Amino acid sequence: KGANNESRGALVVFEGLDRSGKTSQCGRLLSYLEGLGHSVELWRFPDRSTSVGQMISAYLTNKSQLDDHTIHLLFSANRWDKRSLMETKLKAGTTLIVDRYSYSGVAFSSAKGLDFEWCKAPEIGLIAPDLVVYLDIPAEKAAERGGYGGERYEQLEFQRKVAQHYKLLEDSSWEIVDACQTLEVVEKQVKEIVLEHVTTCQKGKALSSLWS
Ligand code: 2DT
Repeated sequence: KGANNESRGALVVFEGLDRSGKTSQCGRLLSYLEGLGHSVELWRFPDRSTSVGQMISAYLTNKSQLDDHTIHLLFSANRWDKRSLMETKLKAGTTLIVDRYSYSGVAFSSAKGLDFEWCKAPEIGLIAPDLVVYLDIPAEKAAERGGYGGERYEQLEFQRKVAQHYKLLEDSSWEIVDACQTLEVVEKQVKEIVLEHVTTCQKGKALSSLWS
């Protein structure tokens, strides 16, 4: 076995607009993989538990105001804070299901008008996901589901722009799932896609980095 042939966990990222069903699907997938006997953890970004995460949370709940560039870099720093732990877990064989990642970072900030390439730059060198599950839903449909909280960004017009910027980030690691389907149908499709990638990583697949 070569160095790049070690069994490891998979990095599975969920992306999509607010109310696209990410959190529900992540929870169901976690139970499913645990049930199959896999070592698996559910993570989310922003991770509001860290000190950087608390600054982000204050911003999202409108308790603080920050320059658009500053908050962008804080979201990125929040991921860098977790990079080495992420690598350790993956190499130890744990699959990580991650609710939002760098794609949210770029889509939301560039939707505000920040330069697209500038937004990508601080993400370079983070671990590249083995799979990005994009839960695809029109902003209007997501808004109809209700439950937009009062947080910054939870507005129809802005979500429309975010969707346009997400589209620019699609690459070969992406699987687009129609999130207008019932929770159960989406769940079934997600399980099949993810299992395939978990198996590939178990057989040995080198880790790679964003954005190359
Ligand atoms: P949740 O509602 O999922 O907690 O997300 N966001 C998220 C960014 O603007 N940049 C990022 O890098 C990330 C991870 C998306 C909170 C909001 O934060 C946005 C919604």
